[in-house]
Amino acid sequence: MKFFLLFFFIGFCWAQYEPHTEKGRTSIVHLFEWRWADIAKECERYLAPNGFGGVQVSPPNEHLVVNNPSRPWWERYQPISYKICSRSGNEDEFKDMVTRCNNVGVRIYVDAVINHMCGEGAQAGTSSTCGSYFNPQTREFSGVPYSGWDFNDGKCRSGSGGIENYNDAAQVRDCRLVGLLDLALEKDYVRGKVADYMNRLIDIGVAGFRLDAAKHMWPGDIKAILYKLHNLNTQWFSEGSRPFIFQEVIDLGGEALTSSEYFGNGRVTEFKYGAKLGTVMRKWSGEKMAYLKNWGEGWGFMPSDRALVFVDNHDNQRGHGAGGASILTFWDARLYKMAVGFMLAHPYGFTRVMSSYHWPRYFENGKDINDWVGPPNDNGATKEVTINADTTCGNGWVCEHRWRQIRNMVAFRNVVNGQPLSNWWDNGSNQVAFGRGNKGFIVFNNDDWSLSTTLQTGLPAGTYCDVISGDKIDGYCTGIKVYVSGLLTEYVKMPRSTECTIYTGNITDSWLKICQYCQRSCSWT
Ligand code: QV4
Ligand code: CA
Repeated sequence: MKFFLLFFFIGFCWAQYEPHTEKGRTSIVHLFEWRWADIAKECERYLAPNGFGGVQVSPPNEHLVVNNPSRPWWERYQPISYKICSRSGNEDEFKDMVTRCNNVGVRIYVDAVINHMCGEGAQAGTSSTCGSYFNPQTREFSGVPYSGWDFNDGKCRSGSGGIENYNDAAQVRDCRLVGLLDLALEKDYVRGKVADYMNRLIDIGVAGFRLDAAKHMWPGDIKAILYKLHNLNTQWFSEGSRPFIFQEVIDLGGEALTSSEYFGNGRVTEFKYGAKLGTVMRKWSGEKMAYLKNWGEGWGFMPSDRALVFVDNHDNQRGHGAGGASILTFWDARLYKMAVGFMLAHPYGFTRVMSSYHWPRYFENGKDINDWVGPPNDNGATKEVTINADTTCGNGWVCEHRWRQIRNMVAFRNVVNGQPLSNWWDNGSNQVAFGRGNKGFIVFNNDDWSLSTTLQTGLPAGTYCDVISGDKIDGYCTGIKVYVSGLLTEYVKMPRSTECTIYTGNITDSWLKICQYCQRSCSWT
């Protein structure tokens, strides 16, 4: 009996659903298109000190170099080989990044593009980041090597060889996604090459993987590959730790395929999350924040412990992938901060913050014709992420993760980790508030009028810093102070740490006025 219990415990703790972030760190950030050298520095100078758990990095393997258009970001989703040699840097730089980030307790998660190689229409030759010869027409990829036997040409049952019908599960898995040469992942040879690549990354010290285009791979093929993977490197992870897996499956409902088919392999991206939250914050389709009361499974989302959640990703922030026009991005900064703030305050899912670069967005007939534009660069070479005196980023990098409201809500999530959602309040419209046990409380006002009420926070009595309007520095609030009166006596006994362990906050200007009013004449209990 004892043995059985122990086994169960280990199986649960070290499984592929566990991100292996350092204790108390609960979010990761996608540093889209960043160079390895810059990520290494960011781990040390910013992510570790601010409690970020890890980084999702862009695909590190050799990929196609596309010159028409000029060096689009999406060239990295067209693999040429599994050499660690990409637009973000070489293998030495990658290793240095992983080591330095792990040494400060920040994990690295690799975007693994294993469903396909480059597009069928690419020119044969050596136009790739490492110069390996490839010929899409004959299916030769010398750097792996792969040949005609290793692709699904014979298996796909659509007229064109491409995915034509998303209601046909076999087509979605066996045919070409936008012309990308589809790998025969049922072959042991192909599984072996993919697993070798992932194992090389694991041995270097990565903590897990985003599986790109997972919906286009059979869950059983993914499982067979995962079975071949090594345990994580014991220099940084406990013995027997399995790589964290999150699968990119876009399931907005209404297709043959569902996210749940992938739960056995690891977590799955919940794309309904950002699409719905954007609709609510924009007040489209009659949605309002009051309806967020049962946010999560109550909205038809997958179980919280299977979900990887985010407000936007590198695709849907520019009209690729799915989610549609409701998706909020840095372009709508105020609503975006509220949405990310809500995500980080709410207990549902494992959270990923997006960090982007600027591009010359330009709509023609509702489509951004510059949706392809790659990262800031000099003749194709990705530019360094420079840091301005005010801690924002230069050289065209947006760095949403450095925005005060987002950075502080990442810390908030760490502080309230494990606490239940409590003391929900709403005005029936777009003013809502809730707590996380006795650790934190947040108020949102997305109505066009001010908010004035007395709220039960569940917090011990005391003075709190609003970490949306400012920071807590050397024991002082640079933003608004909020006073909580001590009516909840059972909580007063809770130790009040001198650290910034308790936060409260809100985002809109109208609320800030009310809060100042509250400081003079009403109490928060
Ligand atoms: C073009 C034509 C095709 C034609 C093909 C012939 O459009 O009709 O069949 O040529 O060769 C780029 C171009 C695309 C081009 C293709 C092949 O945009 O026009 O096809 O290359 O040359 C990213 C981009 C894609 C890009 C791809 C590869 O979003 O535009 O395609 O990289 O460079 C679905 C999936 C989901 C996917 C999402 C975007 O279910 O898995 O679409 N999301 C992931 C990544 C995403 C990436 C891929 C998958 C592919 O997040 O960034 O696509 O790896 O919802
Ligand atoms: Ca496939």
